[in-house]
Amino acid sequence: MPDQHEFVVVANRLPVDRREEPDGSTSWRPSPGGLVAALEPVMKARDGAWVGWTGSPDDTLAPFDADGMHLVPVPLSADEVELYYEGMSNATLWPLYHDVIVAPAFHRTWWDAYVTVNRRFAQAVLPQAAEGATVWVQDYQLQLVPKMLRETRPDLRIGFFDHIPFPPYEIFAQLPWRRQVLEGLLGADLLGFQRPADANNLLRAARRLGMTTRGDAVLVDGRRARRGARLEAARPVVCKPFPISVDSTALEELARRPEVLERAKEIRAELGEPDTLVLGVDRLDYTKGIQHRLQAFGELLEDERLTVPGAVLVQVATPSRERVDEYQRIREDVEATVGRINGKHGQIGHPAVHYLHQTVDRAELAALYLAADVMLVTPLRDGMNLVAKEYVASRWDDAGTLVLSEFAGAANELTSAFVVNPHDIDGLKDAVMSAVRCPPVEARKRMRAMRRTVLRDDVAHWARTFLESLHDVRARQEAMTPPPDAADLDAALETLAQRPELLVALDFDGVLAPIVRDPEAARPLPAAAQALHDLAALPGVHLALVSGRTLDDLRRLAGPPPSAALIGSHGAQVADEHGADVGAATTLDDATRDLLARASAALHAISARYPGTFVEDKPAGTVFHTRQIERREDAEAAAKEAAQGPGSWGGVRTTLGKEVVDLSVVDVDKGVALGRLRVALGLRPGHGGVLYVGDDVTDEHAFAVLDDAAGDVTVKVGEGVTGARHRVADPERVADLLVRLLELVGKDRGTSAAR
Ligand code: GDG
Repeated sequence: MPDQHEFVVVANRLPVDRREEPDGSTSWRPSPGGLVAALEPVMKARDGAWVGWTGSPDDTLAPFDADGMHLVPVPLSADEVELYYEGMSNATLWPLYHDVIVAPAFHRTWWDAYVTVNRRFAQAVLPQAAEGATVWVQDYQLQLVPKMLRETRPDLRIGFFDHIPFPPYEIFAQLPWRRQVLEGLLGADLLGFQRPADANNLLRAARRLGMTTRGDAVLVDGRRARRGARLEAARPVVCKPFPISVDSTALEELARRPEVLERAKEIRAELGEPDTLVLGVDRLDYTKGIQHRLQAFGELLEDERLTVPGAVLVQVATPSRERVDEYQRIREDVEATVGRINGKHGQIGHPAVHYLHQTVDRAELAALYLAADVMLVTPLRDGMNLVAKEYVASRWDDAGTLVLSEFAGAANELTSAFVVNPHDIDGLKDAVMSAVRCPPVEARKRMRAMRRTVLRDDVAHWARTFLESLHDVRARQEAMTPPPDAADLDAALETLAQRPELLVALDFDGVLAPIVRDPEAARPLPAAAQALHDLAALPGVHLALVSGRTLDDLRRLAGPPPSAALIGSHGAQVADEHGADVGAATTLDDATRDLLARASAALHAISARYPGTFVEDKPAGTVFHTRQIERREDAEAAAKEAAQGPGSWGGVRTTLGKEVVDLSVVDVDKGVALGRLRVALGLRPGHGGVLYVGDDVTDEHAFAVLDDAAGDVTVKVGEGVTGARHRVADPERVADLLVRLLELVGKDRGTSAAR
């Protein structure tokens, strides 16, 4: 094995199980499962390393090679297993991300252990990863690892896959460390989810926490060059669904083995040749809907729609997380219910429910899948649910029916299943009966349709598409970073100039006015100011200045033409063309005003501890400025305190701009305000065009509401990844651009405005 690897997988667990040999020695066997099966070929082809925990506390093993993979154990103490794994991962994040089916517990000691352990995983990766290597981080236990990696190794290509659901913001928001988790994830280049809805939930969470999204990407500020040089403006983190699957071919092969076929027959015989064998296979987890399924089955027996011994339910419930309280409770509950059903409906030698609280081997599992008539997969929430896909992959005989919860990710793809809402017990009972009574011809048709999906989109396809996308993200990052192309921009301006109505909208600092150390000293370049005044005089030309500054500041410093509309405070303040203030900041209620006062006080308190910072209070926001701090590390620490303090409060919208942390108590941004202004001016897309020129990450909101393909013109000033179509270098070039536009519009309007 080489010392460093081109491909590194990081997961909570290593893909091997320890085996104690009779002679007392230890050996390692690959743990069965789709993830290992999917990644093994990639690992072998690319000298891969896998970083993870062995599953036992206090293991301090050196890295070792097994089965062609380099395995790097990360040690966890018994305390850390309790706090990071059983606590934060399985009693906070797991229930929170699964629709709070049980109440998540929030403990700061758990969180601290989570941070510590995530850091240890990240540190274990660093020496393994070659320059420019691909690192693929797996799952909710390690959400901080992407950022921790990027901070020291921006050369890495980092992917993250979330195996469980990503919750709607209203639920995610409960997490006291939501911002840290989100920022942790956004250290990656690509975030993969099971369903489109999960990816959208992440994008929405990012927007709610004040970040900019564009299409399927979050634009993240603050990518740092390796030697700590300068911040680029924005980096897109792509969020997309990659539904995981199973090793369909291997499962089908297993299910075709003569001994498995034989065993399937034997199982039916041992159960007394039932007419209907109903099967459930799950980890014993409250998300899996085992109780709902038992209730439905019990009631069907009660109603005599099913009877013993004709019908039997086999429930495999694999032991899971047995030291977590809720898992002990669900076990007691399930076992009491099974006892009640069997007590009431069982017969000597014929229990109604065969309950196996044990792990069965893979061949036995395949035989059970084959023996079943109806498979019940009824989770209340499930990222994907591989059991459903394994069942389908095993049914090479095209027989058997599947009852599938609409809350499993698998329901997006296996649409020919009997899809149910497991909370609706009557609906679930009816679905079970439809599946039991389904005519064989229809059952085959449904099974074939599902098999086509599972055989085509197997786990290798999942891994391949994820890794290809991760590779493409770099190309996309470059594509979103257009080089200056003067001819292209000139052609776009020429087309824009021919519009009967157009809006020329510009940011102030860094666009009309060069950035200066003292914000009070900012002034537009004379050439730009002159061009603006001349443009304002032309018929059909509307002007707007769009800034984070207050309207007063803008009027005082920018000296705009009187007819220019002004958008201040990142969209919270708006003065229309007649000077009337029509922005959201004019209508704050008492609670919002109070929130603003508290946020401002908190920023002032932080500022007092960081000399050189200052706070600027605005009508609907409060802004923390760090540009005058000498040391970059101090500026970053101060900005972080602001963002993680008042910046993370509910109702506060936080935007990280250039050397500023901008907190707003109204839910608008430059894009929202620009969109409204466009409507107010009657400049429908296709009729009137908009030119927008901006340099800051906050201008990305404005670029995002415009459409170059429909005749708008978006221009980014300076470097950095952007959603804008065009780029110019600096405010001098912006002045040139305005002079050129003036010339084109003047020509088109038949005036001699151009000088
Ligand atoms: C998480 C997400 C997502 C179960 N009992 C036995 C056994 N199993 C195997 C199954 C299957 C796996 O365990 C369970 O996978 P699921 O997908 O159903 O559920 P989670 O464990 O919750 O997995 C889930 C998955 O990650 C992948 O992204 O689909 O939504 O929650 O492979 O076969 N295997 C054996 N004996 C058993 O008794 N051999």
